[in-house]
Amino acid sequence: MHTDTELTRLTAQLEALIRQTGEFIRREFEHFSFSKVNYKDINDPVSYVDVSAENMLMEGCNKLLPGSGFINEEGGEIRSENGFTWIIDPLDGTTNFTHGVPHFSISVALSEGDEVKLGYVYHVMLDEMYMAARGAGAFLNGRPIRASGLEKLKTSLVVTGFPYHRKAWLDLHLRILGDLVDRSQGVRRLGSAALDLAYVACGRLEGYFEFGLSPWDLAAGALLVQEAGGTVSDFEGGDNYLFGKQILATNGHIHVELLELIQKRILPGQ
Ligand code: 2AM
Ligand code: CA
Repeated sequence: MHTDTELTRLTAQLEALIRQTGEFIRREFEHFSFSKVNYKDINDPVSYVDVSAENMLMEGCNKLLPGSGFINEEGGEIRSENGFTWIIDPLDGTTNFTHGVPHFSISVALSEGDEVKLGYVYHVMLDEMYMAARGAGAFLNGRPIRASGLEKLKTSLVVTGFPYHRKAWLDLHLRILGDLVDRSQGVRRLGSAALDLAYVACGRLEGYFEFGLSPWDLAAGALLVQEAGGTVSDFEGGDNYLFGKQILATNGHIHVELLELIQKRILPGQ
């Protein structure tokens, strides 16, 4: 991607590809049956819909930038030959999808080297296309979005997800929740990390934190929050949130307050 014209062409084609994949997911959602669910792990469901959507996205993204690498939820990792890597979650919120809850998304990010340059999160059932390009802002269906202006945790709505893999993370998470229910306006658990981040970016929610997630859940949404004027960090306030298994994203104003609340509960060695 060397010129603005090339970038404009790429983003238009990418958006069309994501919408087309979204149409497929929406159609399948209407008649999906729980008997078609397989389990990668005890609480990690997958269906032919996840796999087919990922194949559609991979094929399309590879045509857009031949020789690209991939880091995908269902397909594993392919090394980049051209410096670009796609980071894709074809269906974020699979548990919602399989239970008939209409809150799930497609998440597609494009990185050049180590830096995420483009991010798309598509709320399939609401037809909301969230898009961010580094240095150029964040948008919802083409309109600029900003993170919320609320300044205090006390009046903030915070979203999270429960940790899956480690008992120590779950214990810690529950201790943090105990504090947060008391010190915020409310806590939500919606089931798609990519949409949690998109909602922080557009000002519906003030903060989001979670343990144990992967780059495909977070890459596009984290760029959305940053480009909407919010702040994203790990639980030490550093930058290792994509691969570091801990993420805090806020409107910026409540970042320190929420970070301190989390840190207070993290015991040495956890
Ligand atoms: P998924 O639907 O693509 O699996 C909700 O807290 C977030 O956690 C979602 O983004 C969801 O992504 C992810 N998630 C669900 N089950 C998971 C598991 N077993 N391990 C890791 N992440 C999971
Ligand atoms: Ca996911």
